[in-house]
Amino acid sequence: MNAYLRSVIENVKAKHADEPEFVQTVEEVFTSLEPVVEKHPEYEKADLLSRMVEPERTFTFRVTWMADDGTWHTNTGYRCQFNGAIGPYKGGLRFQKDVNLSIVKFLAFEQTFKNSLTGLPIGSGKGGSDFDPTGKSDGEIMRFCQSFMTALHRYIGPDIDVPAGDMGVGTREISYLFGQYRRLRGAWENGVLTGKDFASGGSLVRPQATGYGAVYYLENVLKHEGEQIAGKTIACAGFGNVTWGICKKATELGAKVVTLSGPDGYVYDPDGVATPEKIDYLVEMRASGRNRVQDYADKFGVVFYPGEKPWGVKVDICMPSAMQNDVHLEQAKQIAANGVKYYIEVANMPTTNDALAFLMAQPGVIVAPSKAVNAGGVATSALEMVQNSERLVWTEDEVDQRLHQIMNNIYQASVDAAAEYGLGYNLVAGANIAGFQRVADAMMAQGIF
Ligand code: 2IT
Repeated sequence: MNAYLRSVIENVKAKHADEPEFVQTVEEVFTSLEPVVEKHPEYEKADLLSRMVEPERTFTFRVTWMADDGTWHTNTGYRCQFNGAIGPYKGGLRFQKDVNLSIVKFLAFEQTFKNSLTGLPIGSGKGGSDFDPTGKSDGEIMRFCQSFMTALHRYIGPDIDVPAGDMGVGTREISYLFGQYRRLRGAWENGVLTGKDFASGGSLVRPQATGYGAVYYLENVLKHEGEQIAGKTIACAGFGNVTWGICKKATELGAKVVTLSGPDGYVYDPDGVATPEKIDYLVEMRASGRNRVQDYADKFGVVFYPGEKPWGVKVDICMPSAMQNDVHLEQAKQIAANGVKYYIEVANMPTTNDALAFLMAQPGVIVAPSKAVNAGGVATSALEMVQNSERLVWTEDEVDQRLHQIMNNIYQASVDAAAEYGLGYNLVAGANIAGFQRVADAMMAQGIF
């Protein structure tokens, strides 16, 4: 490996040994950049790569809130403003019990390349809290969000940092956060958050955007292979907002999502999550706060596999859409043995690095990386920012057409970047290179700091 690249990766490993997810993502992305670093010796002179792994700013804050029974609880809030070279920091907030600095930093680092790939002017950030929303009442959620924003509001703004949702943070939470921001700021600045409810300035299609975008990207991959989505079976994980969007669009296009998963196990529905009743039930399950996928099996009479993951099921397409490191080497081998041709990552970093390398080395398997596949979510967030700053509202069709075009562009930019560096049809390296290039150009142009 290129000596400069190797030394930066080794430094990150040594310095951040206590942040395994962050180290993992730096290694994955930077390994793809070898031909780029070889071709651009000026990056080493400016020590560009060391700057790219150091967030511009990261902070934690105290979030204290009162439970319904009158007891007080304190959680840690996080925000990592990773890279602002091409736009205001932009990225989601994750509320989940195991959120920590390593997870926030890996997500913010990935967001740098993802946001760049959209072609829109958005820098990168990520945040959240180790608050566990499971089983919390609406009042508890509201008070937590108000306390969280009371601590965060001074450090964000429509031109500074624009948070959004992620796991555990949906429209309800974003709107509570926005209500508190507005009260504290004393101004109508709805461009400060994206994923708001429609009446508060949220964009149409934002709730569906990540799932729809993933399917639009998948269609590009299938077209490249001379295949069609209609008639295909898809294994998904999770049952949240992203999986819901995939089920809706896949069904519309004649494909079938046959698995869902949760922390409790997975369900296999051979008829597909393919009726309005089933698809709507995902929203209900998520809103219940129970965080159990078994409820789907109980309601629709399908089989529930407790404590297992869906990656042993024979399907045409795997779309891991739950969380990081869901697919390990063992599952990757199972996926390859099942003859799955399309491995389309959707969740952020759903595959361990060894499993990803294994799948990419299988001649019959096409791998697409999450930072490209799930970028429709943040891209539509950027479209929400445009509507907010222009004080206008686009129709569903207008937003959807833009989203579709952006996903086609992301796919093509990835294909072109890999080809330019002689890597063939490599969607993983192509996304890393294309995403890197734009941020690198801006950082080089803005001088060393
Ligand atoms: O991972 C992601 O890209 C998100 N959670 C969405 C971020 C956003 O700003 O919409």
